[in-house]
Amino acid sequence: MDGEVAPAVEAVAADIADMEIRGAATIARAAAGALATQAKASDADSPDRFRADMHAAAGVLYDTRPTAVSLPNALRFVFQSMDGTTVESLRQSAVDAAERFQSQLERAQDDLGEIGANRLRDGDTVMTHCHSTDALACIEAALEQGKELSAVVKETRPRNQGHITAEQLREWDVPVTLIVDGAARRYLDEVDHVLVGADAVAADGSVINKIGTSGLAVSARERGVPIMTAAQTIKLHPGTLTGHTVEIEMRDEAEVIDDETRADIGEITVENPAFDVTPPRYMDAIVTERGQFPPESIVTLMRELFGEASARPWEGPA
Ligand code: RI2
Repeated sequence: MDGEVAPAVEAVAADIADMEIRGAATIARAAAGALATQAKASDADSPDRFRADMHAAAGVLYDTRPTAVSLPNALRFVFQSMDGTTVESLRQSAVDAAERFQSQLERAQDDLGEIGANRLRDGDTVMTHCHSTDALACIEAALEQGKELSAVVKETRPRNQGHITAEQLREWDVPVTLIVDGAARRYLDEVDHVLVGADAVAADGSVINKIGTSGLAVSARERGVPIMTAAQTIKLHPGTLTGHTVEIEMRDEAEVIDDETRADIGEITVENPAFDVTPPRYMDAIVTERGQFPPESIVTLMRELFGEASARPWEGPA
C-alpha cells in the first residue's frame, strides 16, 4: 500500500538534503518532528493506511543524506514506540514518541556537555573542526563551570561550517582564532585539546565525521594533543554491529569549485566526500551522555542499547 507524504514533511526532507537543516543532532530532531507532523496530517481511514503514510514519510526522510545515523535512529525510535489498533491511538503514540525523542535529545546533549567539560581545564585552548552542537555543549558546560577557554577554529572547507562555530563561540565571549584547514598542524602546538563531533560511530570505535577529521586526528596524535569526540548515543551506528559499513556521502562538486574556475583550469575530476573515517587508535575518547569511553570499548554500550540486531522498522512490511 503506497502512503501519502504531507507537503510539510517533503519540505523538511528538502531542507535536510540542501543542508538548510544540518548537523547530526539537529537532523535527528527535525526528522522526529517531521514524523509527528506526518502523524497529525494523515487523513488515513484505517490503521494500515496510517502506517503506510508513516512509512512513506520515513522513506522520504531517510533518503535525504546517508551518513548521519542519528536520522535512522530517530525514525527507529518513533516506529518502535508507535502502537495502537486505531488511527487515533497510532497517531497519538507517534506524536508522543517524537516529543519524547526530542526531549531526550536535549537532555542527552546537556549530560554529555557536563562530562566533556570535565576534560577541559581553566585556561585551555581548544581546536575545533566543522560545527558540532555536541562538541559545543562541552565548551558551554565548561564555561558555565567558570572555566576560561579560547579556541582555534578550523574554517572547514568546502562549506566553511567553522564560521558557525566561531559565531557561537563569540556569542559566549570565547576568544577565537580562525584558521584555514591546512594550518591546523602548525597551530596544534598552541592548543590543549582537539574537540570534534560525529555523524556516526562504528562498533569498532571508528568515528565518522566531517571530512578532514582523520587527518587532524593523525596530526594531533603526532603532536601529542589529546583529541576527543563528543557524540550522543544516537550517533552510534547499530548496523556496524552486524558488519555493515557506514556510507560516506558524496556531495555536489559545485561546493568545491565554481563552474567558471573549473572551465578555466581545463578537464579535471572533482570529488567532494562530506565525511571521513578516523580509526579508533587516533582518538583518545568518545564522550557520550552515558559517560566517556575509550573508542575500542564503545561496542559494549552499543550492544546494551541496540542488542545485536539492526532493525529498520520504518521500512514496513515487504
Ligand atoms: P552535532 C555535522 O555534519 C558535522 O560533521 C558535525 O561534526 C556532525 O554533523 C555532528 O553535529 P553536517 O550535517 O550533532 O554539517 O554534534 O554535514 O550538532
